[in-house]
Amino acid sequence: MKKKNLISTLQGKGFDKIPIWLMRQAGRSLPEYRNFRKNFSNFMEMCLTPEAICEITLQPIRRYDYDGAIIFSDILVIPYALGMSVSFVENEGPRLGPLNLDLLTFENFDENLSNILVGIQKTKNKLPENVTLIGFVGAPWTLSTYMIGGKTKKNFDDVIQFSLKFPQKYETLMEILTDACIRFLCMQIESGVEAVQIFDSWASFVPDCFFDTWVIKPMEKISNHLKRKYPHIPIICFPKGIEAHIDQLVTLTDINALSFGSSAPIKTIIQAQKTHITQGNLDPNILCLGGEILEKQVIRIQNELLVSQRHIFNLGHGILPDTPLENVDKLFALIRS
Ligand code: 1CP
Repeated sequence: MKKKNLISTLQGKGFDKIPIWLMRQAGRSLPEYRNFRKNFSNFMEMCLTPEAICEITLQPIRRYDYDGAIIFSDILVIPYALGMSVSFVENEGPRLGPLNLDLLTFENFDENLSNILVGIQKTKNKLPENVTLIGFVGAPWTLSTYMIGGKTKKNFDDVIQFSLKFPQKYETLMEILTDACIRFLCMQIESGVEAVQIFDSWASFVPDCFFDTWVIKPMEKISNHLKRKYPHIPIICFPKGIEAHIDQLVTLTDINALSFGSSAPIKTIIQAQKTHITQGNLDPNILCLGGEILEKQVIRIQNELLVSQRHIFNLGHGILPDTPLENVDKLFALIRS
């Protein structure tokens, strides 16, 4: 019996039982999370409280037979650690800024994130041995969209125009963010995470002519650095919606696994399995709806993607907050049957 099903799969050694975890499994859809959340008026404060990090990370693990536990935090702790103002407005989302490049600094970076590291250590001590602890960051492009736009956007015109008007400034920002990602991932690994995921959730919005510099290059730099320093730590990359660029990503970077969004064609995922471990890509709406379509699509992923033993079951994006728990129960019944 493999002690760490998820790690074994990420290392290309296959699995005894289907490896599964769900993006955004900690927080969001669990009633125990919503209850716990009431203890904090400030979301950022919760993200920086070690006991809260540990509790929320463990909540989905207590309920379900997940193979991975993603540490409870947020991608926006990086801009915060660099000295930017970050807050969350109830039912609306993040508010950042204003961005002043001259004020971004690494001076208090480690100290600003130190509570998250304590949270990681606490979680590691309490996590069942067979569950893999996953650390994460947001990729530079995705982080830059929040830092320039100041909040969640439907499109990224302002970010793209900023980069066109102030190419030097945008390049400096991307360099700072790439270094920050490397530094924070190293800190998380030193504190006990056993695999890392890099979320480039808005990668599909990058214009083709900038794809190389804004998506591939930062990922190349981050993954090269991590692989040199921690060759045993698997790196999962989630560049959502960029199937057209997969070849570039797999040849130029040192990532081990690719997480696919729900729009990725099955044949693209199968192709990627030749060199990489794959992850995904059930549409979160299908899990939210449940019923026959859920059953059908889970079986399809089993038959087409999991037979290679080079796939990790996951969603194509984060679990939707209103997903009924009975549908997650059903998913586990299907996966574990
Ligand atoms: O009120 C609340 O409870 C806040 C909701 C919430 C939660 C539970 C936010 C605000 N962030 C989180 C936790 C979180 N965020 C995790 C924890 C571990 C997990 O369960 O996976 C992770 C990995 C993230 C990552 C994250 N934050 C991403 C990348 C992944 C993705 O879903 O694309 C992004 C884009 C964010 C930004 C963010 N954080 C929160 C909000 C509302 C947003 C904006 C999302 C958007 O712009 O659409």
